[in-house]
Amino acid sequence: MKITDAKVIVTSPGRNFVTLKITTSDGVTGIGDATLNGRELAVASYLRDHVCPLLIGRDPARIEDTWQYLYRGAYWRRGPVTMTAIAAVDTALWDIKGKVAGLPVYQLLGGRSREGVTVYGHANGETIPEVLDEVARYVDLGYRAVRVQCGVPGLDATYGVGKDKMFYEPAETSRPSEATWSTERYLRVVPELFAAVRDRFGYDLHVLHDIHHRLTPIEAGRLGSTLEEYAPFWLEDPVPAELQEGFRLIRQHTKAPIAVGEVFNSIWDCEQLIREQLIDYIRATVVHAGGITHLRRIFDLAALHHVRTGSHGATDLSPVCMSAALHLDIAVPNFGIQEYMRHTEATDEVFPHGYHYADGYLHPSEEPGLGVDIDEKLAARYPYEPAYLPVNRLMDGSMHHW
Ligand code: CS2
Ligand code: MG
Repeated sequence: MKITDAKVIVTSPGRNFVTLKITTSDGVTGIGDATLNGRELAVASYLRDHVCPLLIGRDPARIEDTWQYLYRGAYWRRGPVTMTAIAAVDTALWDIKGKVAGLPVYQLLGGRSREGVTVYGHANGETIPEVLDEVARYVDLGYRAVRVQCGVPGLDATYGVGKDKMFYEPAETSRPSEATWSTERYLRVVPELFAAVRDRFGYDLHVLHDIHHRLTPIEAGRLGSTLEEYAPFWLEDPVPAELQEGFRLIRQHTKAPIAVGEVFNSIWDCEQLIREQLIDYIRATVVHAGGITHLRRIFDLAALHHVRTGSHGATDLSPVCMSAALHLDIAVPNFGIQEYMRHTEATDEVFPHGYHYADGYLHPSEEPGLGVDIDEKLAARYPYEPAYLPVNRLMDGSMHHW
């Protein structure tokens, strides 16, 4: 069996997605998510111009060798574009391997370790009462875990609070919007938010919060220690994570669980964080961290150091990524939780898939392979639209972290 075709499909059913489709001489196809929010065409070009031509004629069964060939062969290693491109190839080859074996991919990863994948939903609102109503909606849907994000009084927009309730899409067309940020105002509202959630829903519900890279370590330590009495399931991305040792300062000031890693694209981004147990959950996921092959290595390193998985699962990761992530989630021993931002109906139609939600869990497809496809005819109806993530500035105009 040889790879005879590898093509990149860019489609925008409400938001941009990039998908790689590999076809073999036996007619078996596999797909991989290659979406990088706000920089989609960079990955599409990396694949089309520099990777796909090299795949033709290769043995699709040689997943590890292909991974090493693309990683070492590029010379310029790591980074979100490169690792998202490698991830797409890797995911498509695992899809093919499962189809050839006649097994869902999780059976090739050691089989089930649990009955279902616990997921968390996103409750957001401009005001705390709005957030509480959204939390109630998720509880009624059977969710055991909910992320809570609210507006910051005096700020016109903030991360995590979207126009829509069920679907959160931060990327906007044309040019990046500019938001204003005030750490002081934010640090005042989050404890009020947690107190209100615990007061109304008690302590059985897992409550998560995404700080989204906006604090310094000492500010994160201060917020974490304030929130301890409300038992957060995790505080996510408290600070930008280039300086991994900076998390030592957070650990010195709070026992609140820390989750980091959705922007990571290789094991080297998180090796010190995991080895020193500076985090409790690793958020890396299939599409941006080199695919199933590399993410499994990250998860195994995490398992050695009491760190659990908590993969990213936002709307800008396609159902192809979610399908692949669930095969890992159901199999790895140190699973923690899976983010589940629902996709729109239009997206689900472009990417028919077999995973489904029931009673607070997602269940992977039992189909051979990943259990997801792309409807190319439908995808062609949604041309690419330039879209950028917002940027964030402090009140004095200084650039901050969005
Ligand atoms: C967020 C994402 O889901 C999350 O935890 O951090 O919504 C993130 O902002 C987007 O994926 C960026 O494209
Ligand atoms: Mg996040």
